[in-house]
Amino acid sequence: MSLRDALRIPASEITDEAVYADRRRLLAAFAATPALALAGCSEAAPPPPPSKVAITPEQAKSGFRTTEELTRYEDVTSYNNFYEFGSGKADPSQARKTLRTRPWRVIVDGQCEKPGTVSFDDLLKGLKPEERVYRLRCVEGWSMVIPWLGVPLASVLKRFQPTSKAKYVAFVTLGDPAQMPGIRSPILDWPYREGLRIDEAMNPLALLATGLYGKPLPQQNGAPLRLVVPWKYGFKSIKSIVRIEFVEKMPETAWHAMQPDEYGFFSNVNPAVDHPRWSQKTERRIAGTASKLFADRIPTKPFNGYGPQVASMYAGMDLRKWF
Ligand SMILES: Nc1nc2c(c(=O)[nH]1)N[C@H]1C(S)=C(S)[C@@H](COP(=O)(O)O)O[C@H]1N2
Ligand SMILES: [Mo]
Repeated sequence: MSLRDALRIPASEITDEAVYADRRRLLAAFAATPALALAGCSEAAPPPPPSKVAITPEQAKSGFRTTEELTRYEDVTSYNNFYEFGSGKADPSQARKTLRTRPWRVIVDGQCEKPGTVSFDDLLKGLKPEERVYRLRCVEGWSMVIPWLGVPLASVLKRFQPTSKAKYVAFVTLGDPAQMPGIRSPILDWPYREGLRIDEAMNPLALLATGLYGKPLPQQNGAPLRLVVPWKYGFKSIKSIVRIEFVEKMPETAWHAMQPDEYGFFSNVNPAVDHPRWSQKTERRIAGTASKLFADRIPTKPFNGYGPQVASMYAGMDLRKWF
């Protein structure tokens, strides 16, 4: 089965039964409400409205699903950071039509036994997309809860057989000014670049996302595939990836290159280390049902609440120095 086919699998087969039953109930309520049905009518199939998802104790331990209220699909897809389309939050969803996501190729090279240039379908062949409900904490101080669809980054990386010299993984976004109007402004040194240490990349929480809310990724969220690293500030979750390179040295990243004293390589969410220009102690959650976009401020958690799953990777490191 190709990934394209896999993505057509209804949420019923990807999501646990109990969760789906809950979604279905909410979906029925959604359809029965004329105002809401109208609000969703620009999309072929309206996604389910915000809901709390049921999780098993194992899922809670893995960090794979949070039970917090989901951010509305409308907000996840209209309040975006994707500077290749402009720096306004509404720019990516307005400009997105120019991004062609098929055909899509990804170069995977560097310190590995099996480098290659592979199509989107081949990159993900045989891997079953999983649903992960993660918090996303932007360095700007807002956060969302998003039901992603994707595959563990580790399962994709392992196919290329990284060598013992692969200490880091570098990622690059498409950098085509014809498709991405924002690239004409020198906000960043394009193309957008990011990186992870190899153990971070292999952590089970690191996801290569291909969808959200049970549907393929919209362009503004980084179609056709983007990284999701939920314990780090949102800018680490690089969108529309065209190259993955195994490297020996810590790679340069777009935001670090721009402002090295403000954006470190690790960028783990850390309320104890403020951004030089603002506090990181709290955040404004973009919650589902509130009539206003932002809910009241809530405390930000170390590693965005994923400490039990990731803190051991940083044992003995001074997190003020390695911010
Ligand atoms: N290529 C690229 N990736 C990017 C960005 C960007 O501007 N360009 N913005 C980052 C930032 S700052 C955040 S908070 C998240 C936002 O993801 P979302 O729009 O899907 O919520 O994407 C990240 N990935
Ligand atoms: Mo961000």
